[in-house]
Amino acid sequence: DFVINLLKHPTFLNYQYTTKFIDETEELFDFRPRRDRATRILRYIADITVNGHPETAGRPLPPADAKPPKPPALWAETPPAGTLQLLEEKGAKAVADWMKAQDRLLITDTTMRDGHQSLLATRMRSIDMIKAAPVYAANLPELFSVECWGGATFDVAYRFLQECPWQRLRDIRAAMPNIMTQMLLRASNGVGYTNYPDNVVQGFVAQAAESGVDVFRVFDSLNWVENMRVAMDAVVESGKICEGTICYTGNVMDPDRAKYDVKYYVAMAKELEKAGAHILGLKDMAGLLKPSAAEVLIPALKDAVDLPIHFHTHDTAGVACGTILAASRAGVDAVDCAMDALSGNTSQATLGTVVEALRHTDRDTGLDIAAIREISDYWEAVRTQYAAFESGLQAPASEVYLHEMPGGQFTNLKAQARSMGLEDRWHEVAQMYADVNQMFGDIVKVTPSSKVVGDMALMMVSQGLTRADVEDPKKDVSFPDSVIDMMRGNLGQPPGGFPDAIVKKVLKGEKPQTDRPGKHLDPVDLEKTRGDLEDQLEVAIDGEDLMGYLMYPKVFTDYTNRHKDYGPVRTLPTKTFFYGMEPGEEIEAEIDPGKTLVIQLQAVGETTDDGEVKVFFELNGQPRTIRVPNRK
Ligand code: BTN
Ligand code: 3PY
Ligand code: ZN
Repeated sequence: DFVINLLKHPTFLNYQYTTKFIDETEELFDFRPRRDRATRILRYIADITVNGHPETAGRPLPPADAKPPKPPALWAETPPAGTLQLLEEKGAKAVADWMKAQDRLLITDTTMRDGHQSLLATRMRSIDMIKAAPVYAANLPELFSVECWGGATFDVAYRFLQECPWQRLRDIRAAMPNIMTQMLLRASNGVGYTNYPDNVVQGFVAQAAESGVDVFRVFDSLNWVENMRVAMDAVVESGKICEGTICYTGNVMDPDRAKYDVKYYVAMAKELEKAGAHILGLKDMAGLLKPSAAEVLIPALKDAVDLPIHFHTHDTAGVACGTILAASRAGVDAVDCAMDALSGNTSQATLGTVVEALRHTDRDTGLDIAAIREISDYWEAVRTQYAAFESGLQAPASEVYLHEMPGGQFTNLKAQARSMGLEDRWHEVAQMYADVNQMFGDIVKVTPSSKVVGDMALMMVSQGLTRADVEDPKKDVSFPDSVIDMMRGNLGQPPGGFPDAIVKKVLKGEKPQTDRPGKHLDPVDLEKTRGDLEDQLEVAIDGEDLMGYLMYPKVFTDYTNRHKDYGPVRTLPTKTFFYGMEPGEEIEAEIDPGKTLVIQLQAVGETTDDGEVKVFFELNGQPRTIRVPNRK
């Protein structure tokens, strides 16, 4: 072992050693078995083949005759210039001016972020996106942007998909060098569920800009502009596009919801313009903006600010295309849609339908409908592989106007309710969610504030508590941690603050913080954190890893430790990743550009007395046997 360590050491191979090399090079004496990447991937496949994947157990299977997704042919050898070239040559302000000068309605494709976040529990794997990216670049270069990063995709990648979200971003960027990428950033909450210290937010934005994000949609979960400035300033500083965003709630047409009226949104738009936004985002995360309301709100915002407006909505109630067409007539500059196969219901409006609806009008999008159909066919085949993560939602529903849950939360909360045995009582949960919102003072509900309302509603339904019970000062109630945290002021302040009585009840008299949470968080010593983490995990930690760790310490360290056991499993086909292999099946995994493993599963042996199973493979034509514990 010593000789192998010596002969393979880079310093030795480069002839850069001196006579002290052996004495000074500790790792030469580290004889622990180091498995190569191919062996680690075989171990993963063997384990999943024998034991199954914990996330797909007991869930619906993809149809047996499902074909592997095949990306459509490229229509151009080199991708035509797109919005990214405009940004790189002329800068963020020029992109905003260009948007305002367009007659056509500009389109963002959300399939790779909100589409699967809202329909497939965020489980789409990078490999399925990276294969689509060159097709977008070649066949749909007129897109305004491709939303493919941020929101819930960041932690789901590490936590459930055993892959690095940063690598996904770099790979998509490399494969799609002409269309701007777009991410969803929860302002001071980064891509997490709580406020982070200012220097972590700044470091995260700088790293995301460097790794490939072009448009940052920045929002605050309570619509508090004060709490958005650190993130917005960091985006402007990076030279990328800052889409300062209003979250839409309530109903501007309803005099009984006067808290969120046109005046409120106009005032917020002006604040965001002053805060340095290049684009004004209007984020209707629950799909509450009705066509009639769009006709009133969009012109009011256009009058109030000199920024292009980018509208995002969800089809939960089934009216998203209608609202987009109304917004388009009212002069909105850009809108979000998802490719047909991943659109509708809690996802975005149907991209091809919006394109067709506007064809031969003054707002014709200029996108090629045949290209859209081909890419959508690809996504349809991709979606089939994620059958385990379908929500089973049968139809759109106007109930969203009662509960106001964001599209990304709806199916999640339903699954949570199911796991608590409250499946039959879903409509009670929906009503309770609305009651909790009123009890908290009618707040914006979007990650993370939506999670707090959801936690409280589930707790109340499962414990049989009513709003009156919770508000009764004489009744002892034990509140979820997330509720205590929000009432302490740790997510910031909603317009008008939280109602005094509920704050008092939740905090039992403790005084809440009412200024910006980041003001009270000490900066993190980034270099020390990096060094400590390298010592703890015994791997090199780069800037991307460090930000992953700072957002989600445990999720990141678990991911890294699993990576040591299983290697680059992100390169496996999705079916293999979730279901393992069948005897006789052959797959390929490209673990480095140009370095492809050809893996054939020969047979799965019997379980031995010590509880292990031998799994027989051929790897690039060579026989390999892997032993894994039978945990079934
Ligand atoms: C996860 O932990 O959910 C995602 C990564 C895969 C974990 C592997 S799957 C094979 C083995 N069995 C388990 O229960 N966990 C590991
Ligand atoms: C997220 O923050 O992940 C959202 O999608 C909010 O709508
Ligand atoms: Zn959304």
